[in-house]
Amino acid sequence: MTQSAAAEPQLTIALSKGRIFDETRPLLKAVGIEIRDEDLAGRQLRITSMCGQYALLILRATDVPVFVSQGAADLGVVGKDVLMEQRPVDVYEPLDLQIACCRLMVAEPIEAEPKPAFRQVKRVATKYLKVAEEYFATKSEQVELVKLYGSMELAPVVGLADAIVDVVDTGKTLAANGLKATEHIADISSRLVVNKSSMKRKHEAIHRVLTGLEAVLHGS
Ligand code: PRT
Ligand code: MG
Repeated sequence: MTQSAAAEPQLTIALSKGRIFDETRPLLKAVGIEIRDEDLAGRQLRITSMCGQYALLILRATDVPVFVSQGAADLGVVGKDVLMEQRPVDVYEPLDLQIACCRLMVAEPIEAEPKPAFRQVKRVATKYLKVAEEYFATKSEQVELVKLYGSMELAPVVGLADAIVDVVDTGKTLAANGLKATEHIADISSRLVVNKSSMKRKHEAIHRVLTGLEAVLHGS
């Protein structure tokens, strides 16, 4: 078959570069979805698997639910932290891939400075506004939330906040910035998400990937 006559990929899978990609790649390989190193080294953000049946989209982690929910991708892999914050509609979350594991925590300075007199309410910096709002509301604790997009650990160091809500893995970043985890909000791992309409329209192809991944995860 000539290149131009090759069939279009059957399924589109949204992934994010970095730790999720690194840990998802061997799982995909185990179910026959292989990616060439040369394709990864390039700048192309849409890659076709070796077998030609899958298109892989390389996105920012927080954009994966948008692509899947809108049907621009049939499947995606995304952290539970992102799903808890975004609560995307039109997606199923059928599989816990048990990768990129971490904990969503509240962290505070190891040696807390006294709060400035003008600041009555605890100020918490986070990119997880909805999750933090719900968590502190459940505890009936009044806080002021400051939205940041990264480097949350810096906020208490420079007096921008009294605490942060962020994901923690080894805890080394917290320690390096004079912080300690004080409250556990949730255990986090990455999930396979599926567009609801794709699940109906492309059931057979999606079911094949799902059952394959389940078998790999359960070692059967
Ligand atoms: O980094 P970028 O801004 O591009 O996007 P992102 O942070 O959303 O993506 P990425 O790839 O960093 O994270 C993707 C997903 O990996 C997250 O949504 C989590 O579900 C998961 N994950 C697992 C983590 C971590 N472990 C983790 N340690 N995500 C981020 N971190 C960061 C954390 O924010 C902190 O700054 O690593 C630092 C802490 O690490 P330790 O080991 O020092 O505790
Ligand atoms: Mg990151």
